[in-house]
Amino acid sequence: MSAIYPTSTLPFIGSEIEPDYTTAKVAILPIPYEATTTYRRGCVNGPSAILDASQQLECYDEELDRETGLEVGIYTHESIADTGNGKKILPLDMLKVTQETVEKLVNDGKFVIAIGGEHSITNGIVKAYKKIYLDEKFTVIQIDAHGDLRDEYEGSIYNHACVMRRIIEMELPTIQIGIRAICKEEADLIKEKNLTVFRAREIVIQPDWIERAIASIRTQQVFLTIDLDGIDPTLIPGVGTPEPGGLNWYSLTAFLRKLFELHEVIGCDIMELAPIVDSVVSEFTAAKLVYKLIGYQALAQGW
Ligand SMILES: [Mn+2]
Repeated sequence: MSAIYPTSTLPFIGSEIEPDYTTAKVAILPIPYEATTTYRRGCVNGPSAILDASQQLECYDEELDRETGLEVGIYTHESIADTGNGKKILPLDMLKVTQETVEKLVNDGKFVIAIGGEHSITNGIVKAYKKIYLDEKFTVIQIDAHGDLRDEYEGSIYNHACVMRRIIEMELPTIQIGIRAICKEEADLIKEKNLTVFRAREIVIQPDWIERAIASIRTQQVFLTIDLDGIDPTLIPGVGTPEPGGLNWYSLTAFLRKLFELHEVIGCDIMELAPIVDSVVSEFTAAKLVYKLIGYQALAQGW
Protein backbone atom coordinates (compact mmCIF):
# COMPACT_ATOMS: atom_id res chain seq x y z
CA MET A 1 0.00 0.00 0.00
CA SER A 2 2.72 2.48 0.92
CA ALA A 3 4.05 2.48 -2.63
CA ILE A 4 0.86 4.01 -4.00
CA TYR A 5 1.37 7.43 -2.47
CA PRO A 6 4.80 8.96 -2.09
CA THR A 7 5.67 9.88 1.47
CA SER A 8 7.13 13.15 0.20
CA THR A 9 4.43 15.76 0.51
CA LEU A 10 3.09 18.59 -1.55
CA PRO A 11 2.04 21.60 0.53
CA PHE A 12 -1.68 21.82 1.30
CA ILE A 13 -3.43 23.63 -1.59
CA GLY A 14 0.09 24.50 -2.74
CA SER A 15 -1.10 24.87 -6.32
CA GLU A 16 -2.79 28.10 -5.25
CA ILE A 17 -0.77 29.36 -2.29
CA GLU A 18 2.91 30.06 -1.66
CA PRO A 19 3.55 28.54 1.78
CA ASP A 20 5.55 30.78 4.10
CA TYR A 21 6.14 29.81 7.72
CA THR A 22 6.61 33.28 9.16
CA THR A 23 3.38 34.75 7.86
CA ALA A 24 1.15 31.64 7.84
CA LYS A 25 -1.50 31.54 10.55
CA VAL A 26 -2.27 27.88 9.88
CA ALA A 27 0.09 24.90 10.00
CA ILE A 28 -0.88 21.57 8.51
CA LEU A 29 0.96 18.74 10.26
CA PRO A 30 1.01 15.40 8.39
CA ILE A 31 1.45 12.38 10.67
CA PRO A 32 1.50 9.22 8.55
CA TYR A 33 1.70 6.83 11.50
CA GLU A 34 0.00 3.45 11.39
CA ALA A 35 0.75 0.67 13.85
CA THR A 36 -2.39 -0.66 15.52
CA THR A 37 -5.18 -0.53 12.93
CA THR A 38 -7.16 -3.74 13.08
CA TYR A 39 -9.48 -4.05 10.08
CA ARG A 40 -8.63 -2.40 6.75
CA ARG A 41 -5.11 -0.95 6.76
CA GLY A 42 -3.81 2.00 4.77
CA CYS A 43 -4.12 5.14 6.93
CA VAL A 44 -0.35 5.57 6.65
CA ASN A 45 -1.21 6.91 3.18
CA GLY A 46 -3.89 9.28 4.49
CA PRO A 47 -1.84 12.49 4.86
CA SER A 48 -0.20 12.37 1.43
CA ALA A 49 -3.57 11.57 -0.19
CA ILE A 50 -5.16 14.61 1.49
CA LEU A 51 -2.27 16.84 0.40
CA ASP A 52 -2.48 15.50 -3.16
CA ALA A 53 -6.27 16.00 -3.26
CA SER A 54 -5.92 19.53 -1.84
CA GLN A 55 -4.21 20.60 -5.08
CA GLN A 56 -7.68 20.33 -6.67
CA LEU A 57 -9.45 22.58 -4.13
CA GLU A 58 -10.81 25.95 -5.12
CA CYS A 59 -9.03 28.63 -3.13
CA TYR A 60 -12.28 30.61 -3.20
CA ASP A 61 -14.73 29.38 -0.53
CA GLU A 62 -18.19 29.93 -1.97
CA GLU A 63 -19.87 29.66 1.45
CA LEU A 64 -17.62 32.28 3.05
CA ASP A 65 -17.17 34.38 -0.11
CA ARG A 66 -13.41 34.72 0.28
CA GLU A 67 -10.11 33.28 -0.84
CA THR A 68 -9.35 32.05 2.66
CA GLY A 69 -6.03 30.38 1.96
CA LEU A 70 -4.51 33.41 0.28
CA GLU A 71 -5.62 35.64 3.14
CA VAL A 72 -4.49 33.54 6.12
CA GLY A 73 -1.46 31.68 4.75
CA ILE A 74 -1.14 27.92 5.12
CA TYR A 75 2.17 26.29 5.91
CA THR A 76 2.59 22.53 5.54
CA HIS A 77 5.07 21.02 7.98
CA GLU A 78 7.15 18.02 6.98
CA SER A 79 5.75 14.60 7.93
CA ILE A 80 6.53 13.28 11.40
CA ALA A 81 6.27 9.74 12.86
CA ASP A 82 6.19 8.36 9.32
CA THR A 83 5.74 4.57 9.28
CA GLY A 84 5.64 4.44 5.49
CA ASN A 85 7.85 1.86 3.77
CA GLY A 86 7.48 -0.50 6.72
CA LYS A 87 9.36 1.67 9.22
CA LYS A 88 8.58 0.70 12.83
CA ILE A 89 8.02 3.46 15.37
CA LEU A 90 7.10 2.71 18.97
CA PRO A 91 3.89 4.36 20.24
CA LEU A 92 5.74 6.32 22.93
CA ASP A 93 8.20 7.67 20.34
CA MET A 94 5.31 8.71 18.07
CA LEU A 95 3.56 10.43 20.99
CA LYS A 96 6.78 12.23 21.97
CA VAL A 97 7.58 13.67 18.55
CA THR A 98 3.92 14.56 18.03
CA GLN A 99 3.67 16.41 21.33
CA GLU A 100 6.96 18.26 20.78
CA THR A 101 6.13 19.29 17.22
CA VAL A 102 2.63 20.53 18.10
CA GLU A 103 4.04 22.46 21.07
CA LYS A 104 6.58 24.19 18.86
CA LEU A 105 4.00 25.12 16.21
CA VAL A 106 1.51 26.45 18.78
CA ASN A 107 4.23 28.40 20.57
CA ASP A 108 5.10 29.93 17.18
CA GLY A 109 1.51 31.16 17.02
CA LYS A 110 0.23 28.63 14.48
CA PHE A 111 -3.27 27.16 14.40
CA VAL A 112 -2.42 23.49 13.92
CA ILE A 113 -4.46 21.02 11.87
CA ALA A 114 -2.90 17.57 12.16
CA ILE A 115 -3.74 15.00 9.50
CA GLY A 116 -3.33 11.25 10.10
CA GLY A 117 -2.63 8.53 10.35
CA GLU A 118 -4.30 6.46 13.05
CA HIS A 119 -6.39 7.96 15.81
CA SER A 120 -3.95 7.06 18.61
CA ILE A 121 -1.87 10.07 17.47
CA THR A 122 -4.48 12.40 19.02
CA ASN A 123 -3.22 11.39 22.47
CA GLY A 124 0.11 13.13 21.75
CA ILE A 125 -1.55 16.18 20.23
CA VAL A 126 -3.89 16.70 23.19
CA LYS A 127 -0.93 16.28 25.58
CA ALA A 128 0.73 19.24 23.84
CA TYR A 129 -2.30 21.49 24.40
CA LYS A 130 -2.62 20.28 27.98
CA LYS A 131 0.96 21.34 28.61
CA ILE A 132 0.53 24.71 26.89
CA TYR A 133 -2.79 25.51 28.58
CA LEU A 134 -1.60 24.18 31.96
CA ASP A 135 -4.50 23.99 34.38
CA GLU A 136 -6.98 25.65 32.11
CA LYS A 137 -9.54 23.07 31.06
CA PHE A 138 -10.60 22.58 27.46
CA THR A 139 -13.16 20.19 26.06
CA VAL A 140 -12.19 17.53 23.55
CA ILE A 141 -14.90 17.26 20.90
CA GLN A 142 -14.67 13.94 19.08
CA ILE A 143 -16.48 13.14 15.85
CA ASP A 144 -16.29 9.39 15.38
CA ALA A 145 -18.32 6.26 14.72
CA HIS A 146 -16.54 4.58 17.63
CA GLY A 147 -16.24 5.40 21.30
CA ASP A 148 -12.47 4.67 21.40
CA LEU A 149 -12.99 4.21 25.15
CA ARG A 150 -11.46 0.76 25.61
CA ASP A 151 -8.82 0.57 28.31
CA GLU A 152 -6.66 -1.59 26.07
CA TYR A 153 -7.08 -3.41 22.79
CA GLU A 154 -5.02 -6.26 21.37
CA GLY A 155 -2.55 -5.87 24.20
CA SER A 156 -1.89 -2.14 23.83
CA ILE A 157 -3.21 0.88 25.72
CA TYR A 158 -1.99 2.94 22.73
CA ASN A 159 -4.28 1.20 20.25
CA HIS A 160 -6.43 3.55 18.17
CA ALA A 161 -9.49 2.03 19.88
CA CYS A 162 -8.32 3.47 23.23
CA VAL A 163 -7.52 7.09 22.40
CA MET A 164 -10.50 8.72 24.14
CA ARG A 165 -9.91 6.60 27.25
CA ARG A 166 -6.41 8.11 27.47
CA ILE A 167 -7.89 11.59 27.08
CA ILE A 168 -10.48 10.98 29.82
CA GLU A 169 -7.59 9.93 32.07
CA MET A 170 -6.13 13.42 31.47
CA GLU A 171 -9.29 14.68 33.24
CA LEU A 172 -10.43 16.67 30.24
CA PRO A 173 -14.16 16.94 29.52
CA THR A 174 -15.25 15.23 26.30
CA ILE A 175 -18.19 15.34 23.92
CA GLN A 176 -18.57 12.44 21.51
CA ILE A 177 -20.59 12.93 18.32
CA GLY A 178 -21.70 10.43 15.67
CA ILE A 179 -21.10 7.36 17.84
CA ARG A 180 -22.68 4.14 16.56
CA ALA A 181 -20.34 1.29 17.49
CA ILE A 182 -19.23 0.62 21.05
CA CYS A 183 -18.57 -2.47 23.15
CA LYS A 184 -20.17 -3.27 26.51
CA GLU A 185 -17.11 -1.97 28.43
CA GLU A 186 -17.48 1.39 26.67
CA ALA A 187 -21.25 1.53 27.22
CA ASP A 188 -20.68 0.88 30.95
CA LEU A 189 -18.01 3.59 31.14
CA ILE A 190 -20.31 6.11 29.43
CA LYS A 191 -22.95 5.43 32.10
CA GLU A 192 -20.53 5.30 35.02
CA LYS A 193 -18.78 8.57 34.12
CA ASN A 194 -21.93 10.14 32.68
CA LEU A 195 -20.09 11.01 29.47
CA THR A 196 -21.77 13.29 26.93
CA VAL A 197 -22.50 11.30 23.78
CA PHE A 198 -24.53 12.34 20.74
CA ARG A 199 -25.33 9.12 18.94
CA ALA A 200 -25.61 9.04 15.16
CA ARG A 201 -29.12 7.59 15.19
CA GLU A 202 -30.35 10.45 17.42
CA ILE A 203 -28.65 13.12 15.29
CA VAL A 204 -30.47 11.92 12.18
CA ILE A 205 -33.94 12.43 13.68
CA GLN A 206 -33.21 15.42 15.92
CA PRO A 207 -32.19 18.47 13.87
CA ASP A 208 -31.72 20.49 17.08
CA TRP A 209 -28.71 18.31 17.98
CA ILE A 210 -26.35 21.09 16.89
CA GLU A 211 -27.75 23.58 19.43
CA ARG A 212 -27.84 20.89 22.13
CA ALA A 213 -24.28 19.78 21.39
CA ILE A 214 -22.98 23.36 21.53
CA ALA A 215 -24.95 24.01 24.74
CA SER A 216 -23.38 20.95 26.36
CA ILE A 217 -19.85 22.40 26.06
CA ARG A 218 -18.79 23.77 29.46
CA THR A 219 -15.46 25.37 28.51
CA GLN A 220 -14.70 28.29 26.21
CA GLN A 221 -11.76 26.44 24.65
CA VAL A 222 -12.18 23.25 22.71
CA PHE A 223 -9.97 20.82 20.83
CA LEU A 224 -11.59 19.09 17.88
CA THR A 225 -10.68 15.57 16.79
CA ILE A 226 -12.35 14.12 13.71
CA ASP A 227 -12.11 10.44 12.93
CA LEU A 228 -13.34 10.41 9.34
CA ASP A 229 -15.39 7.26 10.00
CA GLY A 230 -17.73 9.49 12.03
CA ILE A 231 -18.98 10.77 8.69
CA ASP A 232 -21.39 8.72 6.55
CA PRO A 233 -19.19 6.15 4.72
CA THR A 234 -21.02 6.88 1.48
CA LEU A 235 -19.20 10.25 1.66
CA ILE A 236 -15.90 8.85 2.92
CA PRO A 237 -15.63 5.12 2.17
CA GLY A 238 -11.83 5.26 2.55
CA VAL A 239 -11.53 4.50 6.26
CA GLY A 240 -10.19 1.50 8.12
CA THR A 241 -13.32 0.67 10.10
CA PRO A 242 -16.42 1.91 8.22
CA GLU A 243 -19.80 1.93 9.99
CA PRO A 244 -23.19 2.53 8.35
CA GLY A 245 -24.94 5.77 9.27
CA GLY A 246 -23.06 8.83 10.44
CA LEU A 247 -23.00 12.55 9.82
CA ASN A 248 -23.85 14.07 6.48
CA TRP A 249 -21.77 16.87 4.98
CA TYR A 250 -24.14 19.77 5.64
CA SER A 251 -25.02 18.70 9.17
CA LEU A 252 -21.31 18.35 9.96
CA THR A 253 -20.26 21.68 8.46
CA ALA A 254 -23.18 23.54 10.09
CA PHE A 255 -22.09 22.16 13.46
CA LEU A 256 -18.44 23.05 12.85
CA ARG A 257 -19.22 26.60 11.76
CA LYS A 258 -21.22 27.16 14.94
CA LEU A 259 -18.54 25.53 17.10
CA PHE A 260 -15.81 27.82 15.75
CA GLU A 261 -18.09 30.85 16.05
CA LEU A 262 -19.11 30.28 19.68
CA HIS A 263 -15.97 28.67 21.11
CA GLU A 264 -12.24 29.07 20.75
CA VAL A 265 -10.98 26.06 18.83
CA ILE A 266 -7.38 25.73 20.02
CA GLY A 267 -6.44 23.02 17.54
CA CYS A 268 -7.80 20.12 15.57
CA ASP A 269 -7.02 16.92 13.77
CA ILE A 270 -8.50 14.83 10.98
CA MET A 271 -7.61 11.16 11.33
CA GLU A 272 -7.92 7.70 9.83
CA LEU A 273 -8.15 8.35 6.11
CA ALA A 274 -7.18 5.08 4.38
CA PRO A 275 -7.34 5.84 0.67
CA ILE A 276 -9.02 3.51 -1.80
CA VAL A 277 -7.20 2.82 -5.04
CA ASP A 278 -8.93 4.41 -8.05
CA SER A 279 -11.32 6.56 -6.01
CA VAL A 280 -10.50 10.08 -4.91
CA VAL A 281 -13.80 10.91 -3.21
CA SER A 282 -12.58 10.16 0.34
CA GLU A 283 -9.38 12.19 0.19
CA PHE A 284 -11.00 15.07 -1.66
CA THR A 285 -13.79 15.23 0.94
CA ALA A 286 -11.17 15.13 3.69
CA ALA A 287 -9.14 17.90 2.02
CA LYS A 288 -12.27 20.01 1.66
CA LEU A 289 -13.05 19.42 5.33
CA VAL A 290 -9.57 20.68 6.27
CA TYR A 291 -10.22 23.79 4.19
CA LYS A 292 -13.62 24.34 5.84
CA LEU A 293 -11.95 24.20 9.27
CA ILE A 294 -9.46 26.84 8.14
CA GLY A 295 -12.29 28.98 6.76
CA TYR A 296 -14.40 28.77 9.92
CA GLN A 297 -11.40 29.58 12.11
CA ALA A 298 -10.47 32.54 9.91
CA LEU A 299 -14.04 33.85 10.16
CA ALA A 300 -14.18 33.34 13.95
CA GLN A 301 -10.77 34.91 14.60
CA GLY A 302 -11.28 37.84 12.23
CA TRP A 303 -8.25 36.88 10.12
MN1 LIG B 1 -13.47 5.52 14.58
